Amino acid sequence: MAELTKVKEKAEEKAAKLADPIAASIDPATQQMIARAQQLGIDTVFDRAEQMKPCAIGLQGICCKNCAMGPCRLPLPKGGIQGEDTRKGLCGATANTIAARNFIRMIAGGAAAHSDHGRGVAEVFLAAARKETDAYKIKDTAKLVAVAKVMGIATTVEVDGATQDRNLDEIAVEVGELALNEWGKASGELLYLKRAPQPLYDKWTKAGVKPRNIDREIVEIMHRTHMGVDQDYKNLIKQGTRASLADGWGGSMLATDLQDIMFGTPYPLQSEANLGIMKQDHVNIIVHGHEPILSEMIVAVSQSKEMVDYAKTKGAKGIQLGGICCTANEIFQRHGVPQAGTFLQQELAIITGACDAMIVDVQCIFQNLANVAKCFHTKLITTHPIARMEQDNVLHIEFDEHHALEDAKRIVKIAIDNFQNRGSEVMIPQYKATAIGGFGVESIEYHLGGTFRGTYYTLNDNIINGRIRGIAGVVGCNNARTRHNEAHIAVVKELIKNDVIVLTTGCNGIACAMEGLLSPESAAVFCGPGLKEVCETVGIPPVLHLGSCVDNSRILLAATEVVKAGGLGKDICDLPAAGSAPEWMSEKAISIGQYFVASGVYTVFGLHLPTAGAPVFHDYLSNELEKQFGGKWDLEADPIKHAQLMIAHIDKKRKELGIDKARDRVLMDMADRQKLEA
Ligand code: BF8
Repeated sequence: MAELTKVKEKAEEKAAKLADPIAASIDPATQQMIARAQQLGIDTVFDRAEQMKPCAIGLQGICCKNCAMGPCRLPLPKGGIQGEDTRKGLCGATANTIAARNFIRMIAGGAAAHSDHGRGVAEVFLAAARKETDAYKIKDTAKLVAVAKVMGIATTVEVDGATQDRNLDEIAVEVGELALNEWGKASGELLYLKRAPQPLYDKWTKAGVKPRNIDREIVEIMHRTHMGVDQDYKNLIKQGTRASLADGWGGSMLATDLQDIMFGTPYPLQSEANLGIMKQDHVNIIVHGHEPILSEMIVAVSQSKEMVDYAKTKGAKGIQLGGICCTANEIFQRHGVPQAGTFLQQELAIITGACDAMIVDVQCIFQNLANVAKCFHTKLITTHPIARMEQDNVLHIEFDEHHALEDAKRIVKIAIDNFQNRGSEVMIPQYKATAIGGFGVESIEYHLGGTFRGTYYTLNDNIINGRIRGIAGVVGCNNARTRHNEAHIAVVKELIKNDVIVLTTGCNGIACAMEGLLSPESAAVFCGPGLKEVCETVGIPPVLHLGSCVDNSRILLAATEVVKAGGLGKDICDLPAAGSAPEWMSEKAISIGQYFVASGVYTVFGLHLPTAGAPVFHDYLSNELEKQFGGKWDLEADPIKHAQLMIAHIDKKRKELGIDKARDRVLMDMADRQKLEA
């Protein structure tokens, strides 16, 4: 009897530590699948977040484990710092030094992830340009020529006194070689820095933060943060800025450009989002991770007649592809492949019982996927040499650009063969939303611009006349420490309600898609009158999906185009614009945040920042960087206040530009106008 009570007590104790599905997510599909997992006795990230609390000292950025005398932990004294801050580690490192070291190591991690992705793309690009692979081709020749011009590569030749277009293959090889050189060139500075508005470029020059090459800035962070090297938080963050710029205006921007040239520049297209895109009677393949080098081939192969016919011989009606994380964004924006879910839904896709294969490459992939896959028939396939899993149920099929199509065929065939092994425990939540994606610098120009009056004229005009109050870039991850998608959606809705147009990437983009905010119809429901009018006139959603996290470079370039179009100042920091990552999680988010700030953007993060334990350093990020670059960090966990901070900044900039009155006029109704006229 006593034993039974003990077992019961243990069971209750265990049950108490499971996540409450409603409290864990605002999304009904996610809630349903968390409950389903619990019913099946499978733990998910939501449960683990209940069972393990974060370390309070690490959370504040004040634990140094960079040498074996530590880890040294420097908690804030109860009641805060009164007088001099005397905290120090064994070597004497202050809280500022430790927090700054940790912070820029996060930047190094984030910049490395984005940039190594970019390097992989550049290598494949060069192989394609040299015709060493049949699988990858130069698809968008207009963008090839545009990028070549930016890089200073000749696109025409003089023949017998006449100017002729240069051979595109030759241009492609030069673009590939020059691009690849950006990772390790011995002298000079990154080529793309010159794409920024001149005043911003001048600020970088003055501050001494122009990246020399991509790899060097990341390596230098690791050196400077080694025990006993850089011990001045201002100097440390200076290097953090340099590495982050090497990400945003380097590795990420190159990744975006070269991917667009190889796979096509996105233009608006329609698709669907959420776990409900999976189909009971189809082979379901989920592609998860980041690099389109893999996913492009999986898309091509799984849409081929050969594979669809093969699936039919196995009793399936067809093949349903879906994406998770930024791979979802990549194949959504170029092919309209539906998005199965965000970062926090990756385990849930397998728990449907209908996932015949999950194919992963790099970044944001839970190791627990292998444990979840073990409970079902799902084949979990790793494909990248740098990202393998220790669990023995994981298949590793290395993807190589020289035989990419064969690799992709082998993988898709494994998924199809696995269709017949499905168990009876299938439950696909019936929730999905329609979404329009595929926006970018070029398509914004097409939809909101006017070639006869300058590229971004219409957008600028609508900002100046006040219909559009400003521009927000809302990006970034989910984080199991907060309710899934709640802050993402609340921030975005508050912004569009106040006539701020939103540019989204990453998991925020998927969250908005799941919520129906990427549909033009949502303008009538959620937007303020000015933005609603613009969206309905032009036929666009109020939230423009610009792609994956490397595609945050599209936001930098879109902002630059707005500056160039005129009437809104001379630099990005003059624009009525702000950035946000409401539910950030990864080191990549910190790198993005830093290059947004160093590009002049007021950037608000949700949750917390790992700098709270070093108030002086935190203040430097929040206030001093603005004097150098015009952008600054801010932190607000409450989503409505978070959005209101962004709106207040936008209004401040409108005032500085002298266009605040225009908006007041737009907001007057007819009766007000008539009164004025009378
Ligand atoms: O690079 S938003 S959770 S998927 S890190 Fe990861 Fe964050 Fe999603 Fe894409 Ni970006």
